[in-house]
Amino acid sequence: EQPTELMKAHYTSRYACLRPCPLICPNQGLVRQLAIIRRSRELEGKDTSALSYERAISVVKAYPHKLTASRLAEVAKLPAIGEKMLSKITEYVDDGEIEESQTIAVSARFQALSVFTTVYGIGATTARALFDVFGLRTLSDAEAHYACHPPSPARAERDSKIRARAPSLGIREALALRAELEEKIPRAEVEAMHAVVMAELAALRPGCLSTIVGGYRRGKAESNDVDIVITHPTLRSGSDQVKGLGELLVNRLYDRGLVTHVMHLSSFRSPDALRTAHWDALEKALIVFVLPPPALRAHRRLDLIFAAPEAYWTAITGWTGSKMFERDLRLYAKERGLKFDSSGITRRRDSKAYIPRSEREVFTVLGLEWLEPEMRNA
Ligand code: TTP
Ligand code: MN
Ligand code: MN
Ligand code: MN
Repeated sequence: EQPTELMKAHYTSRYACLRPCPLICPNQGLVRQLAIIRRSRELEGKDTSALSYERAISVVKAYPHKLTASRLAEVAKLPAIGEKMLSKITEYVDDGEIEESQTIAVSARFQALSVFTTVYGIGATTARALFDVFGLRTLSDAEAHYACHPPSPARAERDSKIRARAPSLGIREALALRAELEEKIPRAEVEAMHAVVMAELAALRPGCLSTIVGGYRRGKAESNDVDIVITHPTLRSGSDQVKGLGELLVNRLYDRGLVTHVMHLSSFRSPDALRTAHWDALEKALIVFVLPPPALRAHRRLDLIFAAPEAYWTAITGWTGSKMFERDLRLYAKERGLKFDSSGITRRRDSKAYIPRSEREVFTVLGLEWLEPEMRNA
């Protein structure tokens, strides 16, 4: 694909939310090799280094030309490209590959940690423990291990707090479903899932509005999960139409055989909701979904986000991604004296809340030029 004029005008910007970034860029080979190193840093718990690679990858993805030796001087001046990054990029331009990426990709450790973390609930730290402490190397090793090791008390307690009829997804269940949950979801199936969910929701609460967000909205041909933002447009007491809807909907879907597991169900500002920096105060249901017959009933990950009408457009912007785009959107807002998250935009000095009426208004309030979702693949 040809780089657009928009890309050429903005690729040197410091913030990912200012750089138009297509799904496929002119330097995909380099991106793939750098992504192996980034992933390895993440799996090894070297988060600062992982973030440096993620930032550099994001800058490379927005670069509008095929990288050649004559362009290296310009690349050296781009944000997030320090000496070490430049030497990796130079190596790629000279040799067509990066030695460290090749070494990592074939290493038994990287392969084992990569495969362990494909299981929902196994993060980098657990994966390293399985490898280092228990000496596990393969998925069947992990299956055997978890068959005789119960989940940690902390995890069991967290799971027991989920107020839904559907069972929570423990490691054993996640191992059993791994192959299906690992399959990518084509766009047509994303749309079919969305239609089924909205039909069930209409029976509970007529008149809801929704948008499919996440990678689907950024144009990905195949997604790892489906993300849907839901609201109800009632003018008076609009929040009341949405409050508690997550639990109601999940239980209805479960009773109809459309949901098999729940990994997270939170209420608005619930104290036991996960509240790390990039989570927000919206009600969420993270579940495992199956389409009704006669479809092939593969298990799929489904994230439902429930927003009061005032928060609908910020929720859509906040859940469209990419992760890097969202990270820099928050930084950019902060730099301008604002606080952005999926539940709204506020002015830092006096907590004044802005209520955007469209996604374009979200961009305007934040002082951003409009970017189509397909160009937010930072
Ligand atoms: P994901 O569903 O994890 O990712 P994705 O939809 O971009 O790609 P895919 O599912 O195909 O792998 O997250 C959806 C969006 O939600 C993501 O693009 C940005 C936002 N998000 C955050 O900002 N922080 C988070 O911790 C998570 C999980 C998501
Ligand atoms: Mn530099
Ligand atoms: Mn997604
Ligand atoms: Mn998701």
